[in-house]
This record gives sequence, structure tokens and C-alpha cells, in this order.
Amino acid sequence: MPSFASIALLTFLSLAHATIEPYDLLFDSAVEAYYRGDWMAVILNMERALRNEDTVRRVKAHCRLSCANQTDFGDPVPGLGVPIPGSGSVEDLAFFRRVLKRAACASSCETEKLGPQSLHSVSEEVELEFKKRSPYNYLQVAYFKINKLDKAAAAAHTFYLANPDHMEMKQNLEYYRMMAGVQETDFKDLEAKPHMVAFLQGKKLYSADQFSSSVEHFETAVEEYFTADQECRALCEGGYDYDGYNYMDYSADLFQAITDHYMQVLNCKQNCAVELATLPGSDNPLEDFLPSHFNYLQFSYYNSEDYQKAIECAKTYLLFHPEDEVMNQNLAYYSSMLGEDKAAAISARETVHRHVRQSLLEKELLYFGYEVFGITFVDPDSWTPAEVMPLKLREKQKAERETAARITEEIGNLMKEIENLVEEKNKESTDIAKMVREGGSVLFDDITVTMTSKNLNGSLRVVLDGVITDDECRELHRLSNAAALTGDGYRGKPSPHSPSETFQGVTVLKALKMGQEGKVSLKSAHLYFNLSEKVRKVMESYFRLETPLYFSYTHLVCRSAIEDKQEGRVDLSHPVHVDNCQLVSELNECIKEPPAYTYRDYSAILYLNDDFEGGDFIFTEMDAKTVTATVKPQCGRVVGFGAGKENPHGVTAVTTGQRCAVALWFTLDPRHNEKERIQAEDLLKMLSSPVDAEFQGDAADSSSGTDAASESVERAKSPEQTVSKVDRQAPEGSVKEQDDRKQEQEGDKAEQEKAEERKVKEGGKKTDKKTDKKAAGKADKSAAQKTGKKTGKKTDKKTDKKTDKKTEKKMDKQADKRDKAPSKKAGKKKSSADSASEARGGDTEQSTPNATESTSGSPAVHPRDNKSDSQNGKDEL
Ligand SMILES: *[C@@H]1O[C@H](CO)[C@@H](O)[C@H](O)[C@H]1NC(C)=O
Ligand SMILES: *[C@@H]1O[C@H](CO)[C@@H](O)[C@H](O)[C@H]1NC(C)=O
Ligand SMILES: *[C@@H]1O[C@H](CO)[C@@H](O)[C@H](O)[C@H]1NC(C)=O
Ligand SMILES: *[C@@H]1O[C@H](CO)[C@@H](O)[C@H](O)[C@H]1NC(C)=O
Ligand SMILES: CC(=O)N[C@H]1CO[C@H](CO)[C@@H](O)[C@@H]1O
Repeated sequence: MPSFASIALLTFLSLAHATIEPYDLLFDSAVEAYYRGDWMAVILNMERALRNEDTVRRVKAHCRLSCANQTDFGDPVPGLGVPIPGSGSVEDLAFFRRVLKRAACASSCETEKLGPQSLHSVSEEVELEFKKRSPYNYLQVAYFKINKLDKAAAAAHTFYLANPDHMEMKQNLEYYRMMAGVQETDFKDLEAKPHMVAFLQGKKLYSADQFSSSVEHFETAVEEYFTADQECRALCEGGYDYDGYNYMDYSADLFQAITDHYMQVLNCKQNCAVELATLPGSDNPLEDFLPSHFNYLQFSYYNSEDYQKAIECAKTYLLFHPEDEVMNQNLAYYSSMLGEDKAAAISARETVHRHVRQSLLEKELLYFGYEVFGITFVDPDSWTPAEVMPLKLREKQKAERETAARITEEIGNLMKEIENLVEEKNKESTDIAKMVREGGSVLFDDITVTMTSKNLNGSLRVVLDGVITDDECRELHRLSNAAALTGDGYRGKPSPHSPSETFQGVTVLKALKMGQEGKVSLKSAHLYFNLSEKVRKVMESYFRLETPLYFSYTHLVCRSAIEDKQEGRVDLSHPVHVDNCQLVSELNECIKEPPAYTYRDYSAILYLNDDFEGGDFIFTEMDAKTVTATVKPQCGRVVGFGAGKENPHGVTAVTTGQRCAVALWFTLDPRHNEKERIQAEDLLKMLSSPVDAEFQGDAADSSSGTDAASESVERAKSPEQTVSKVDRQAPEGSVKEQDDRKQEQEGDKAEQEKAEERKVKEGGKKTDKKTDKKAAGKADKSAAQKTGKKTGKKTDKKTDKKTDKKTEKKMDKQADKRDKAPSKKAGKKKSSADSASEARGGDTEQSTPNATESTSGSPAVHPRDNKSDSQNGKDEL
């Protein structure tokens, strides 16, 4: 029969069409293409990965929701009535028949639209990458390479929003902003959530007293919120996480197993309130997010003289906070305006009422699970009535809070005592203590202490001479210029700190890699490595450090005066700053927070020459003006100092010639031990092994050998390091190469070399992972992933996360809540402006990743923004 045949064909076609490619494989292909430098393939695969991830999410939510519709437990089963489990074995069967049908419905729905379900289960690792928006990091570079700047800017912006601590991306964004052809509107958030966009837009208009427009946005926000909430909840109905259990050991009877899984699902569903209220890149949700919509709405409607709606929204708000005094006053006022009878007939919104009832029931079940089975539940909402929490638990939490408060107080007292003791002692012997601490051995006979803290009018300061020889100075100076000539060292780029100087800089690893490629003398690069180590040892010894001093960053830098740009010059070569905090000179304050490199503890600068004018190193007071000591650079001289606020410093203008130095930053924190340094050490080890001796110095040969070589370097690293390295390296590359391109009109050949180099740099990383995956093969995919899941790693991670983080968060929240005055609403007597700002009070202190909020924002933002510049350039002195 023709019609049957055509139906079959159609089905076949639509099925074939429906099988979408798994997004984790697409992601892998894109990453691989990235290391090949195949930018089109990066874009193609990564864009598809993002699209497919989105599709999978939507389809799953849709299937689960529509299947819930079709197999409602409340439907009567013919002959048995409404299935109620436990009322008898036959009724149980009816109940489970429903369960089976629901499972079959969801499974066939998903399979039909996506292909076999196992295809789309991805590892936690990949899930995390998508959550962190990593695909946009790769896309950013790829778009940039093919000169799609608008898309590059959007990708960079999207990534940065979720990774606000990512300094390289911040620099890239600044770079994009300066580029011709990039518009402010290009900086889009490609992952913006509609409910959040509408909410923020509504708030902005609300702050500007544009109430009729803000109403529109808040209404959209509410609608989008429930759509997003529905999707979020449906997605919670996923697989069981063997959280805390070894997969193999887990054994629970039927109802216990159902309970365990169901509790997890409910916990996840409750957590949607947090997920939906959290801005990208932020750890904390916006306070009282959903209820606040109705707070804004009631006041906006009131100002638009729509009393009916104002009453509706006030009543809706009261569903969450029935005792709220201001809102009850508002309601009374609006009711008197409209007429009490009319007002009484208006009820709270039904959708919200349902949501509250459902959420409360979920909480009850979860608390039951907590009491009976010890399954942790931390309520994400601030509006839950106290009585929902079991009395026992309430008392326990109260006791815990009191203990915590007592401990805090005791610690506080103890600290005060210690401070007093220290102060007294300091009074006696400030100077002596410091001298004693500082004057350790300088380890080498040739090194002399030229000036101590006392001579330098400060603390934790020293000037040493004879640290390296004249020959060594000349060799490093040559190295800097040779590296700059290859174009890898920012040749000719104006100094980030002064338009009157050019600037070039090269790190140890970069120098060694260039040495390995024959672009500079490998011996000189090795010397650079050796001498930086020498300085580190001397610092560690002179300052009598009890724990090892680790490298944080090392940079061989030269600043050259631009001859025709010296007239009337008043700026410094490097503005006064502090190395580990953001100096706010106007306030005599130094803020020890990112983007400052807060973990840096000591700094040193090794000078290479003195044949230039200007370029003095200066220490100042915290005002950044009053110079307390001046150090003239000369070959072999080191100025070493503590990286904290006791040592603001800068460099005066270099007015003729070239001034070269090695700037070194150190940390006492092993966690911040510089990764590049370890790579450099590995590279040296490899280079010095006799087998590889042939690499040395021979540029022609090196290209064939480098892949294998760097692979062995990379392989030594743990996967975690590699992941973070990918993050870092990707964007950094783009900016440097941008410079290169600007300066040097590179031909195809150079492009190719660069691709090679990248391969060299990133080599081995993917290979291992990929091979595994390929070996596992498509068919085994789900099996392989399941095995992965059972391992201990996961268990640990999960358990920690669940207990510590959640409790912490909760604690914070409760603390916040207590601190925060119930500064909510619009009182009837207030001017709209007053009330607006008061109503805003609830969440203005939320720091948002975008400056958008800065109008209402925290006071610290301004000075910090200004000062951060000098911190971002690592290139110093
Ligand atoms: C579920 O059913 C309701 C009413 O029958 C309908 O409005 C809704 O769109 C359905 N939802 C899905 C996801 O099919
Ligand atoms: C660097 O130090 C190593 C080991 O201390 C030494 O073998 C090597 O010759 C030094 N290289 C240079 C160029 O100074
Ligand atoms: C320290 O201060 C004294 C007195 O102001 C000044 O003469 C001296 O030059 C300063 N030391 C240095 C190294 O600048
Ligand atoms: C911050 O920078 C702006 C412009 O860049 C400038 O006008 C302002 O004076 C600076 N403020 C401070 C506190 O340095
Ligand atoms: C990083 C970023 O996109 N910042 C934007 C945030 O909002 C401010 C104020 O509206 C914009 O001017 C910024 O461009």
C-alpha cells in the first residue's frame, strides 16, 4: 500500500533526521581543531555543540512535561479508580502501571527527537565546561582569527560574565573595545536568561522612576521565571547520583531506592529557586528573588495608578511574607483608594499561589526525609514559615547558631588580646625586630647589601649589588632585544603605562621555547632561568623566610624612550602602585582583593644597565606622591621588597635610551606556585637529556622534534592543571597575536609557524583524553561513563559540595538576613524616589558582574576600577 510505505519512509526520514550529534563529541572536535589552528572547524563544531546542548535540554524538559500531562496519576484506571500505592497489591500494580507508562512516554519521546538516549549522556567534566561557558572562550579566539570581531566580542563578553576573575579575558575585552569596527552593542550576552534580562531591565527603569515601562518588564520577568522554573524542575528528573555511595555497594530495597532518588529530585527542584536567581559569574543568588518581583510590581502599578493590579501584587507578595508590615500598610492604603469591597474581591495570583503550595509541600517531604533518613536538605528560600521546619531541627540549628556566635566572639576577644600583646611588644622593638628579621645571609660572596630598610626609609626593603656580573647583564639585555625582534615580545608596542615609551617583555618559559626553536640563544634563556632562581634564593635567605618562596611571575622587560615624545612629559614610566593590593591613594587605602595579585608576598627587580636617562625606581607613601626613597638602576643591582601596602612604588620617566630589568614576583603560598615555572623546569630537564641534545640551537630541525618534546612536558601534568591551562592560554594567545599582527603584517608562513607553535604549546593535552574516548567508542559510551561515575572521586566531590558548601551558603544567608533591616517597600507617605530606593535596598549590594548596576552600586567600585589598570599589566619596572 503506497500510503503505508510513505508513512514508513516519513517516519524513517524524521528519525534519521532526529538523531542529533552528541554535543560532547562536537566540543572535543572543536577543541582539537583549536589546537590545529583550524578556526573554521572550531566555529562549526563549537556552534553546533552549543546548539545541540540547548536542544537536548529543551527536548528533555518538553518530553518530561508533556508525559506528566499524559499520564497523570490522578486519572482513574478503569475498574480500580484512582491509583493509590499501598492501598493493596492490586492498587500498587495500577500505580506502577502509571509509572511505567510515564517512563515509556518520556523515553520514546526523547529517543524520537534526539536518537538513542545514551548518546547524550555526557561526563561531568563536559557539563562543567558548558556551565562555565568555556565554549565561548574557544569561539572568541576562532572568530577573532577569521576577523569576525563582532562575534568575537560577543563570545568574549559572554565568557567573561561567567568568569569575572578571568584577567586575560578582561584584557581581551579592553582590547576589543579599542578596536575599530567593534561597537558597544557587540558585547552581548549570548547565554542571557530571558527572565533575568527582563528583571534587570525592569529594575533599571524602576530606579529611573519609569514605572509604566518597568511594569511591562517585571510582568515579562514573572512569566519567563515560571517558564524557566518549569524547565529547571523537569530537568531535575534525571538519573540517580550515587552521591556518597559507591555505585557497586549501593543496595536499597524498592521503596528506599525510590525514596533516595526522589529526595534527590526534590532537592534539585527546590534548588531551582537558587539557580534562577543567580547571575552568571556570581556565587550568591539575588536575595528573595521571586517575591521581590511582586514588590517592584505593586509599587510600579501604584505609581501607574492601577490600584487593582497593585492590590493583586501586594497580596501576591504577602503569600511569601504574610507578616510584612510595610506591605500590609501598602495594601490597606491601596484598598482604601480603590474601595474596600472591590479590594476584598481581588486575590493573589493563582500561579504563584500554586507555586508556593507546591514548594511548601516539597519542603515538608524533604524535611521528613531529613528527620527519618538523615538526607540533608537546606532550604533555599527566605520566606519559608518557621513551622515548616521540624521543631527538633529548628532547635538544633538555633543551638548551632548560638555556638557559632559564641565562638566568633571568643575568637574576637582572643585576637584583641593578641593584638594588644603584639602592639606592646612592637612598641619596644619595632625596629630591632625588623632588622633581625631582614638581615639574613645573601648566600654569595660577591653580593653586598648596599641599603637596608633603614637606609631606604621603610620596612621590608633592601638593595643588593653584585648579584650578577657585567657579562651576564649584557647577555640578558641581548636576550630581551633578540626576543623582541622575533615579534613575540611586543616589539614596538607602546608601554601600557606611558605613551612616551615602548615596551618589550619576555617570560622565562617563552624565552626557553624561543631558544628551543633557535630564535634566540638557548644558553641565554637558560641563564635567564638560572639567574631568576638565584634572586629567589637570595630573597628567601635575606628576608629569613621560614617557608619556601615560590615564583609567581618573572618578566624580562625593557622600556625605551620614544625620542620625539618626550617634550613636556610629566607622566611616570610606571605609575605608583602596590603589588598585592589595589592602591587607592586618595583614601590612603590598599584593597587586598582581586584583580590585585593578593597572593604575592615579595617582589624583586634585577637591573641590567644604566645607560639611559630617568627610570629611577621610587618608593612612596600611600599617597603615591611623597617619595621616601629612590634607587638608581645599575647592572647587577637588585631592589627587593615586601609586596604589601608598606611598599608603594613606581618608576620615573625614561627620557632617553633603553632601560632593562628582570621583574620578579614571589609568593609564600604553594598553591600559587607559578605553573609556567614548572613547565620551564620540565622543558629544561628535557632539553638537557642527551637524547634531545640535537634540538639545541638548530632551528631547522626543531620543528619536527617539538611536538614530541612538548608532549612529554605536557604529559607530566594532571588533567586539572591542563584544564585550567586551556582557559588561560586561549585568550592570552589572541591578544599577543593581535599585537603581532598589527606590527608585522605576517605572511602565511609566519601564520603557519604560529599554528605550529600553538600545537607545541598545547600538544599532548587532548591526545590522551581523546584516545580514551575513541577507544571506548560510541556504542560503549554510556557504559564507559557509568563506570566513570562510580569512582571515588565523584563521591568525595559530591559529599563535600553538599555538606560544606550548602551549609556555608545557608549560614551566610542567615547572617545576611539578620543584618538586613526589613527595608522593603513603598510606604504610602513617601515620595516615589525615597520609596524606590528603599525598595531597592533589598538587593542593591549584590555585586553584579557588569558595571550596569554601578549607578546604584557599591561605593568601592569607582576607586577600584580606576586603579586596577596598573595591576592588570604584569609588565613592571
Ligand atoms: C499540559 O496540559 C495543559 C492543560 O491540559 C496544557 O496547557 C499544557 O500545555 C500541557 N503541557 C505540556 C508540556 O504539554
Ligand atoms: C644553569 O645552571 C645549571 C645547573 O646549576 C648549570 O648546569 C648550567 O650550566 C647553567 N646554565 C647557564 C647558561 O648558566
Ligand atoms: C631616606 O630619607 C632621607 C631623609 O629624607 C633622604 O636623605 C634619603 O635620601 C632617603 N633614602 C633614599 C635611599 O632615598
Ligand atoms: C578615575 O578615572 C577617571 C577617568 O579615567 C578620572 O576622571 C577620575 O579622576 C579618576 N578618579 C580617581 C579617583 O582617580
Ligand atoms: C562589561 C559590560 O558590558 N559593561 C556594560 C555594563 O553596563 C554599563 C552601563 O550600562 C555599560 O556601559 C557597559 O558597557
